[in-house]
Amino acid sequence: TGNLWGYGKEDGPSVWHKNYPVAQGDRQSPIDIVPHQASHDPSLGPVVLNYDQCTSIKIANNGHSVVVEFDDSDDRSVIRGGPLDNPYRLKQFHFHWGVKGCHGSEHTVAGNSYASELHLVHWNAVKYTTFGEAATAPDGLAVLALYWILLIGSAADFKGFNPKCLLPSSLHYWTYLGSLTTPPLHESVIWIVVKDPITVSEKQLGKLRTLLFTGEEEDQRTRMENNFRPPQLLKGRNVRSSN
Ligand code: SG4
Ligand code: ZN
Repeated sequence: TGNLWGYGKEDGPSVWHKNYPVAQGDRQSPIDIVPHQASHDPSLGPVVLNYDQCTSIKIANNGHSVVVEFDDSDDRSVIRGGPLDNPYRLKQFHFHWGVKGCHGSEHTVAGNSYASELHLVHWNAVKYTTFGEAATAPDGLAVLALYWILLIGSAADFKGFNPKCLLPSSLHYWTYLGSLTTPPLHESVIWIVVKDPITVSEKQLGKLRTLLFTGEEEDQRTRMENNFRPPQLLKGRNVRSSN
């Protein structure tokens, strides 16, 4: 397909370092979170999501995931608080999932995987002028991660879709400094991993599994599934807990 990377045997996470040496860097994501080794940090305030007037634009299969993009030309949809010094603008959300219900999440908790992981990607528009610039800066991005998913209906639903309905009622979280979980694997992400999983039915997950990695015209159609990177080394990083 001309892609430099994927999730298959020959182009999957175990070989990404050949084209992207930072894959073996000091602040890679995801990680395994060991709850009793996370340090409770009383200075961590609550994470506040201001998505009320959010404007989703479109949903797309980008060959690696299904992505819902938002208008990020102003501060109408932002995340603030928690470990963040500035409001970060919502750029897009996407999912990672497996082929069986027991695997699919990127982060694991005490070695356990969830069926799927939802990532809400935000960028620091106070310090940086473009998403691309922020994506290479050490404090450029903030990704809110949620285990499992509640899947949305059809493509028509994506104008004015408010991702707030995807969130659990409690937003206790773990936070640590990491990277994008796909090439180019930039070490630019402040991760905020929500502790409480949200539920999704097998039927809903089945719909994600009907997506294709490849285009309709290509000879070798491959189903889009198992698009997750396994946990990376912690390398002395501190995982903080909000409660
Ligand atoms: C997925 O492949 C998304 O489709 C990408 O979004 C995203 O890239 C990538 O994951 C890495 O993001 O939160 N998992 S992650 O670390 O957000 C970026 C697009 O390509 C840069 C739009
Ligand atoms: Zn992701």
